[in-house]
Amino acid sequence: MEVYAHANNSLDGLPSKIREYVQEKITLCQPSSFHVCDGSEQENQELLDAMEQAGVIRRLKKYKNCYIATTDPRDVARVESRTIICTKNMNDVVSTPRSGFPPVTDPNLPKNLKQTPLGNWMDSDEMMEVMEKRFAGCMRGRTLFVIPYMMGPYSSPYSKVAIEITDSPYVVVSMRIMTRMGTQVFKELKVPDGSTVVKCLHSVGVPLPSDKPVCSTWPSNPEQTLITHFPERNEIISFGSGYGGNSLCGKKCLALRIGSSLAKREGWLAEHMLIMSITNPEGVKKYFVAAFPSACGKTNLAMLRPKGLPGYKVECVGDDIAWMHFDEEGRLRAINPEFGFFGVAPGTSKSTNPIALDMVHENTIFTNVAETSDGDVYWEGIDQEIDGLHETLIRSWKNKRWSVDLGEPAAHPNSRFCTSIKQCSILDPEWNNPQGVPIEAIIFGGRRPVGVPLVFESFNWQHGVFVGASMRSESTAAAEFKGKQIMHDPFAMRPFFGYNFGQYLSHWLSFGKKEGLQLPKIYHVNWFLKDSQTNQFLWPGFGENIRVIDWIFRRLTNDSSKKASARKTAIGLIPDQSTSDGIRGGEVNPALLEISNDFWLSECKAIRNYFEENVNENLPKEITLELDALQKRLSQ
Ligand code: OXD
Ligand code: MN
Repeated sequence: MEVYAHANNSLDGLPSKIREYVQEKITLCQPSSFHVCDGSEQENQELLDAMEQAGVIRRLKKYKNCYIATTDPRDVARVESRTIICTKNMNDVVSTPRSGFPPVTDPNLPKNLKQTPLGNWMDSDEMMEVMEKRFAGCMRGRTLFVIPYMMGPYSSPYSKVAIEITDSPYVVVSMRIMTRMGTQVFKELKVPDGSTVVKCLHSVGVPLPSDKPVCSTWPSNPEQTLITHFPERNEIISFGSGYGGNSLCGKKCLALRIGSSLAKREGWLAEHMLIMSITNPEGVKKYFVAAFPSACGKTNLAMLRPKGLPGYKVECVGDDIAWMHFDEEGRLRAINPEFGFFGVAPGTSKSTNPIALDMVHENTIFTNVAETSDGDVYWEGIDQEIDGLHETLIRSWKNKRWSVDLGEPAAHPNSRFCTSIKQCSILDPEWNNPQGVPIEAIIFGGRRPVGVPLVFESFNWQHGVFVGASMRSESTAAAEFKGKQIMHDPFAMRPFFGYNFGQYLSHWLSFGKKEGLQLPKIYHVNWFLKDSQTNQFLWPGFGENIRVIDWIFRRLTNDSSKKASARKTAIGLIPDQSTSDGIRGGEVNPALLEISNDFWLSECKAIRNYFEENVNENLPKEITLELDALQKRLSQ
């Protein structure tokens, strides 16, 4: 669908500054029509119907109101190399790497771009010029949609109102799932002219008629793709990609990149973290947040069904992003800025995440999953009997008939489901609380097949910040990287920092120096240790992760008769399996809690190199002190 038949072509009712902005972009992008989204069910259905008629999405016969979209195979993941933060001053975003910046070799990228493993920077005026050129006339033959939306609960002092302009109806229907969307969000404005609204401009970058071959069901412009952020103007400008994090600007672009920079300025934290509650068998409830790199099981943990320890209950507040602030009593409180889940489909099954599997059978948009001839979805690890499907044909995400013998996956490894949070059957009753929920533990984690124990507790806040800063994990399919390699991913935020990582660390450390804060304890977990001989996972994971959560829970109690004991090691405090209050509920292979000094000394070396190379003079001295202290403890 290119032109929307019901476009309202009126900007009446928009706050004055928003009207001016939209008018300016209409003049620049030259769409055939424009439409301000009201967020209604009728509008949503009209868009879905129009896209279905145009073959952009297919309705899944077996489920209620579910659709599949398949993308151009060149537009399947976040493109980190083309994601850029633009400011006046380079050091506000990146530090100069010790070995200098690599030359920009891609002819489609601006030459003055500075690329680093902790983010990319360009001068904001220069980038504005580049983007103006890309956007001139880019919506010809299409409808320009204005999406008013809000990140965070209504009536919350911590929520932010935003708009996204886009020429993609897929983005409109997806944003309606992922955010609180519609003109009603303007009622939440504290400054009525709209001058504080975060502005996002997005285009798939394919004006019509096109002189290049176009994928009509998924127009995109991979050569010209750029995802740019202007924290000093609270603006996001994204060109060329229609895929999730590149085009649904509320998620990574606003909630994390612009969000973290707003958070620094305003004294709070915007983090790549799930939010969950845990109620123990005695009925005591605690809230935790947890940061894992993309596709490491955050959604599964946020919806954990406890197994192996009776009496525990887990409920979900969010699976990807936490906005956190300290309240007047000094407690850390978190809101989930999102309103939906954009979860990785492969690996989601009745055994790994029954809650997610149930919730996606209504009102869900799937992207790049496979479809069965009887109108069902299919992906690797769905645990559906292939035998049971012998009568059924599978159509892969590439729209080809699929069988195992083809030797390629039926669903793209980064295929997704997009579903409203309200469909989650284990939503925590406080999920929509404008004040957020009180956080007692912060958990970091990564995918580490070797060396990193199942769980450890940091000694204090400063050490915990160091643990977050030192996170490393095996790469996954959520971004454009190929192959499995251990990558540094501090705070699971490497692709999402909106400002200089060194300053981000100072911001985190600053809370440790403030009087009167009840700082949460900080943990590190690793579900992914493997036996070096058999290559089998040493920990069952999934539902049994409750056994680790239980240890953390018991570490947090003030009642000394119930507090779990811990053993001090060089890297932190670990469960003491020589007592009865270590990890409970079944066997724990001793290899899961082994600390190898050689491994950790080599880890120290890698971390030191990484910091020296990439954070350089912006590294806070506290982090160097922690690294030196760790190395000393390991060498004793
Ligand atoms: C995501 C990601 O999509 O982290 O959540 O890549
Ligand atoms: Mn994520």
